[in-house]
Amino acid sequence: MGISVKRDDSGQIPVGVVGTGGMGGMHARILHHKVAGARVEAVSDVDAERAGKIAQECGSAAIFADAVEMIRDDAVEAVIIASPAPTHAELTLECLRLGKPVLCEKPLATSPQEALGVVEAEVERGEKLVQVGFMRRYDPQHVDVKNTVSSGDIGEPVLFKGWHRNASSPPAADSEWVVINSAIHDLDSARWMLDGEIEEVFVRGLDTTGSPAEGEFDLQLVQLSISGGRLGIIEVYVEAGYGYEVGVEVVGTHGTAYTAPPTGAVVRLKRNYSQNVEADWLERFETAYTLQLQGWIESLNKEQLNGPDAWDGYAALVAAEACIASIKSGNPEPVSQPERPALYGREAQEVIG
Ligand code: ISE
Repeated sequence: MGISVKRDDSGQIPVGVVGTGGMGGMHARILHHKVAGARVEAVSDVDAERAGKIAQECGSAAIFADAVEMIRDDAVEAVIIASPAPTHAELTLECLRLGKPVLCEKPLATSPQEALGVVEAEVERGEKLVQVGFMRRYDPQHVDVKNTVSSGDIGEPVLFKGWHRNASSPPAADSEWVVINSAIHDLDSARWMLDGEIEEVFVRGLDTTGSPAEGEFDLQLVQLSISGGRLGIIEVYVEAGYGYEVGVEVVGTHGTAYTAPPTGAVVRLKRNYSQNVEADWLERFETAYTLQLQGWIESLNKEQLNGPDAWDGYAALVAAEACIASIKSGNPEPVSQPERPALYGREAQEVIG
């Protein structure tokens, strides 16, 4: 069974966008202004004013207060989910029930058990309809590193290093939030870059702001054991203050490959040397978000998804759950997951770029 989506009279795929906040609004705008072959058919949000603004900007799209109603609407052929994380799994399952392809923002669910429900429903259908928004896999710098690793030029990749800094985090953010919301990207990067599975994690952390609830780690260092006897280390710091930054390095037996953030010009002026640091992920990964949506629509046209899938969303959550267990226990924790179903064979995914 392949993916089958209908197109409108002008040959475009009508897409429904769930959530019109920062992420949903950005996806809708990119789809409307920059992506060929698709258009924003509808948006849904409990905040009518917010939804109205985005709908108007994106070609007078239909507006729904209820996400499920919008997903079920016959005019909607494919769905982007960018509502709060606790809604992701259930809305993705609704898309699966209706056979509608879906690009779901990370995390796919708020627990591995919930994500496994999505994997199982998809396996039962026997076709991949779910892509997860791990947009770093579309970022040109990251893709360059991945392609270099895959070429074998740096030898066998033996160590993954990732650093990830947010200028600040919401007041309600706790250690678990840092893992599920932020570190989840780095856990996915490690799996993707080394083409392996995370087998053990050990998290150490610091509370650098002295937040009211004791023991909230806004700075986390995650040591990883990765299949094939490889290692990884991730730094996530969500109160870094100075700006937003993400970087990766893969160390191989013959050389290393790394991204070189930030991306802007280096300026030498008045006996000084400076470079702008991006404010947040929307700015840093703007190109990646656009390439992600373009790639998704192209893959729908080819009737075969090739981006990060429900298994990737699930595997990252299994590792995330072990990180949370490690924060609580103060010890290394194993990461164990069931056998990868054949539907998610690695060969199904292309390296983009
Ligand atoms: C945010 O929700 C994102 O998904 C960004 O990509 C990530 O870098 C950031 O840490 C998260 O808070």
